[in-house]
Amino acid sequence: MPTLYYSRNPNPRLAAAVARYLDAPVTLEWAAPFDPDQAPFFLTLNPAQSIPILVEDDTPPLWEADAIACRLSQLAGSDFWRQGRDQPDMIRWISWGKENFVRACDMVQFELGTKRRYHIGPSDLAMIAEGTARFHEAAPILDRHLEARDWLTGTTPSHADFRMASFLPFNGIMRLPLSDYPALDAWYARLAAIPAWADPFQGLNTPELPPVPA
Ligand SMILES: N[C@@H](CCC(=O)N[C@@H](CS)C(=O)NCC(=O)O)C(=O)O
Repeated sequence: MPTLYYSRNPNPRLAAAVARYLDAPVTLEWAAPFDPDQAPFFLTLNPAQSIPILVEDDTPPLWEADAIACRLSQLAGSDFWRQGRDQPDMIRWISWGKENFVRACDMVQFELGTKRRYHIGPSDLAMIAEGTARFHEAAPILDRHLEARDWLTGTTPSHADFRMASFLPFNGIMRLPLSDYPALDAWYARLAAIPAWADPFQGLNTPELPPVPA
């Protein structure tokens, strides 16, 4: 069975949520690739050392959460990774999201979450301000798109929804004002009601992240 290396951090969490949502035939294995004991092994799998990584017997390791979501969808025989006419629309939202909404959330989460959890320097207020400004540029576009629809592409959740939301489980730390954008807020509430999204780690032995100091 393929192995998906994951952690509770945003991109590995995204891959784990996809795997659990699709009930994909993979074994989820918690990892800490930057732990000095584990680093040599993970460097053989991914030159960037980071996770998620999907390891299958007959092909080189696959890294990048979006590529892994595509493969998990194939393994599960699902249209979660859209096919045919809907595929370009899904890819549009993934691509736009990575440059805009997800990027904005990532900037803020990195400064307020990752840096403080892992003691990698003080939070940069200018970066938080820039991330927040980018959030307010991107959120209205999503809000308008979601006014008349439940999901970004088609009538069921796709990877566009999961990717767009990838940093929102960390909004307790980011404190971005999602509720200023009612359709966006309602969309995220729908996603958060999906058990595999709400807790991708249920039943797995997954250590908590280091706490964010007060
Ligand atoms: N662009 C990559 C980013 C991967 C990445 O940054 N992974 C981080 C977490 S978000 C990581 O490996 N952190 C170490 C850990 O979680 O232990 C993707 O989408 O998969």
